[in-house]
Amino acid sequence: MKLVSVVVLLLAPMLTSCYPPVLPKDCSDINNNPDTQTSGVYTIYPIRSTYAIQVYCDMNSEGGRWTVFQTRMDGTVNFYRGWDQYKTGFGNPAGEYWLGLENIYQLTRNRKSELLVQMEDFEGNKAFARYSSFFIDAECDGYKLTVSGFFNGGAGDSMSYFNGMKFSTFDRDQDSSGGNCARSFLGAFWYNNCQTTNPNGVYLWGADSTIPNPGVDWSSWKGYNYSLKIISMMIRPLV
Ligand SMILES: [Ca+2]
Repeated sequence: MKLVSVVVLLLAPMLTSCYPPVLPKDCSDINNNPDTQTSGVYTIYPIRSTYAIQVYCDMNSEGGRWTVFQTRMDGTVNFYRGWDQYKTGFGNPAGEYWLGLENIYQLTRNRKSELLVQMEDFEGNKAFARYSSFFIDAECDGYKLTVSGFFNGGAGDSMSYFNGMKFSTFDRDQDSSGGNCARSFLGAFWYNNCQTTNPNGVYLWGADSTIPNPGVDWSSWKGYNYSLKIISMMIRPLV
């Protein structure tokens, strides 16, 4: 009996460490820990424990717990890229980046999510738009967008126009235009015919009408010819 007790005691630390760690699927899981409620870059595991990705978590805006999937802020990253790049993602989570359509699909497929789009102009004015429902379908369905439930944070609604549209890049035209919206507006998005916002367009540092509308616009706030200083798109599961 004594020997058994000693063996159990020796094994105890190993037994307790056998419990798998609780890995965050997204930023809302990270925020369950009160020690980590600061905005910044975190590692999440949206699909399984062996699939880790780095994202920017916004823990402050509108209640926090947001997983950011797109950010423009200084024009340092080229967003005019093809399908494969938009599928897997690119850029730097600490700065400008696109998380990737496959990751966005995985994040929204099993968790009902809402969307927050925050923006700022070059005069320091801020606005946002919020949508109570946001998800995209799988690649075989063109990463088709479903977005609804607009709430106005001063920016107006420039997103509902894309509801039901597939994603388009310059090398994969799935828009409803006779032309190629990604080529016309030098971006990539769920283009319809063609856009009311162009978050992945060309970073133009404010008002610029020399070329028709390729900038980072949100038309219901600043019009088509104003390219925003900051735009950031983020999701959060509904609780
Ligand atoms: Ca087309």
